[in-house]
Amino acid sequence: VVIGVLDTGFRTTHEVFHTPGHELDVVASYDFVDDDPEVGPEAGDDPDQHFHGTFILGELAAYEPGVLVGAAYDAAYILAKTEDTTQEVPAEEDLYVAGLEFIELNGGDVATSSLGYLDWYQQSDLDGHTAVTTQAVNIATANGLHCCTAAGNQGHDLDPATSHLMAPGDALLGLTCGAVEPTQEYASFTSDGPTADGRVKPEVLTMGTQVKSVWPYDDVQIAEAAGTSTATPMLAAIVACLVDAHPEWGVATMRERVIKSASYLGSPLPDPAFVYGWGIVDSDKALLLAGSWTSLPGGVAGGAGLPLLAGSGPLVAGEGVTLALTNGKPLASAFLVVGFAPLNAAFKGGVLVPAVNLLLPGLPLNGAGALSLSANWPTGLPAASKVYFQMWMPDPAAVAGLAGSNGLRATTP
Ligand SMILES: [Ca+2]
Ligand SMILES: [Ca+2]
Ligand SMILES: [Ca+2]
Repeated sequence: VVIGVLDTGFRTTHEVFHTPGHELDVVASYDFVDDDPEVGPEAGDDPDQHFHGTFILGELAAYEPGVLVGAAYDAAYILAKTEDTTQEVPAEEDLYVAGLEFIELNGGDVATSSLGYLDWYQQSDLDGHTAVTTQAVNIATANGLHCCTAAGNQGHDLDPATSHLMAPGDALLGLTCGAVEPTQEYASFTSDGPTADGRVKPEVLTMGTQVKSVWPYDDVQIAEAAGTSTATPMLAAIVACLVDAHPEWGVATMRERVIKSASYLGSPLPDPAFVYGWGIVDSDKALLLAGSWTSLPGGVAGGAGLPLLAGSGPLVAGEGVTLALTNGKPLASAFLVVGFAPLNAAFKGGVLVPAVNLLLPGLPLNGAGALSLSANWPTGLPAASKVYFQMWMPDPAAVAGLAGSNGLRATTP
């Protein structure tokens, strides 16, 4: 998974980025502020220019167990220096757009920015279509890039008619992040919505105080900071993990599942004051909204060992799933057993895992002993349904002439 970070600059010499065997993986970087390839501090730069971006990168990408491990430490990174800390001018929005295009160009899956633009906009402009960066995020999400951005640190009130967002936090399909304390109470500074056209922003919150990351001025110290800036990378990391688990989720699906995972502590949902949105995001819950695949024991080894059956894809009506068999007998004709309950009966020297509700014979394995079956998950299954799968095939090397895979259980959300 590739995460693009739009920020002020990135000092990448800290030891948490250089654990032997787990170096920071930067696939592309560019300094759009100074129009050069070096995103770290350089002679002549403002001494604080790189501070913000370096802290954010540490939250995501650090990997030094026992010291600091970032929330998406195994991702690869695209670093886009787009924010000039010495001034606040509309041209910085153009740099942001260039950075976002750079992230798309270099294969980013997720973009995250803890940046906001308000000096030349009113809240009435934050209608999802007006700010330059907002339009850019709309285009990027339409192209399939998952975009996370900070709501802002402009504060909030309990009046649903007032808002304190910053662009591009009003983008149509971006995910805008607010901040909570470790106690799950909202952080005093976190910006409320809604957008000028009444949409819920921020959608979700993550922890945005007492957040640990690298101290950006040396290569060993750890620091602590607060802000929706520090909350947003946590959301981006969650989105990246979900992309890793479900690369087939598009922007709309990701949004839906991230939002559904969140739990506003009050009621009704979403927060009628537009501070909490749908609440604190829950990555495990988002993952389970697509159901789960579980490998079960069973089966009988053949000439290539135990055939391996794996499932992938969301167990949601109408969405695509794939069953993949490997390690089978090359060119064998296999049969798939599908059951709505486990049988776990002794069979041909092994275990027949599913009840035999459905039998699909004549499935041809290729010359490598593999087979992939794709279909749309059926409609009409109740919540928390369990479906069991196992594949068997003639194989003279098996103990009773029939090799069988492990069992596989699909549990619908
Ligand atoms: Ca530079
Ligand atoms: Ca600036
Ligand atoms: Ca308000």
